[in-house]
Amino acid sequence: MKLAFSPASPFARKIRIVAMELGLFDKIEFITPIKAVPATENDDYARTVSPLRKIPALILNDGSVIVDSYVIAEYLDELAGGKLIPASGAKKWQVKTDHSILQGMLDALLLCRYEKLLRPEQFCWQAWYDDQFKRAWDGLARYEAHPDVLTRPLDLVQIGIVCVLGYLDFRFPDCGWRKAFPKLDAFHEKMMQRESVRTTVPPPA
Ligand SMILES: N[C@@H](CCC(=O)N[C@@H](CS)C(=O)NCC(=O)O)C(=O)O
Repeated sequence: MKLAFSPASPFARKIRIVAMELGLFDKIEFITPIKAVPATENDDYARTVSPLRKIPALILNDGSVIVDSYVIAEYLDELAGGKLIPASGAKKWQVKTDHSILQGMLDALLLCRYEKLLRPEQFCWQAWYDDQFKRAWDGLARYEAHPDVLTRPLDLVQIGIVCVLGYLDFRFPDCGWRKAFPKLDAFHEKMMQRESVRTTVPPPA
């Protein structure tokens, strides 16, 4: 199978970490078919992979495509026998809910990034930017206040948190998350001891 990805994408990083943790990394060919940025034409990718023109996307050996990092993570987890997402019950719904919150936090940070990178300066809307950033920030506060999430055996939520923190380091290096959230800082240090986390840190821009 092939993963359409970019080393800068936090959603694709999540899949690379998941694949390594599940022992599936060597079964995947990593390809960078497009520059995934809004207002960039990617007609071929839209036609053959996903009309949303987003990465990551997993292209299976039979040519079928799985999109959205959560769905890809769930697929890989199922292949590996269910190690990162609980199979049923309250724990499953809590992991899925936390993951959706983390996904929304990344979406909000991506919107902030695109606002500054792509929108002509005279059209930038600072209040909107600040509101999006606050959603991610308030999400971090949620996990700082629930350290049980940070100390349990590895699951998809912890991988999602690492990807948010890594994206902040990558695109918002002066935001001060380490000072504001010391428990997340300690968690991040601990997670960086894992090869999967260390080797997928986005390269310097
Ligand atoms: N919900 C999607 C979000 C993926 C996403 O937004 N990826 C970004 C790159 S980090 C992208 O492809 N952006 C291109 C665009 O929005 O046009 C997922 O979890 O896979």
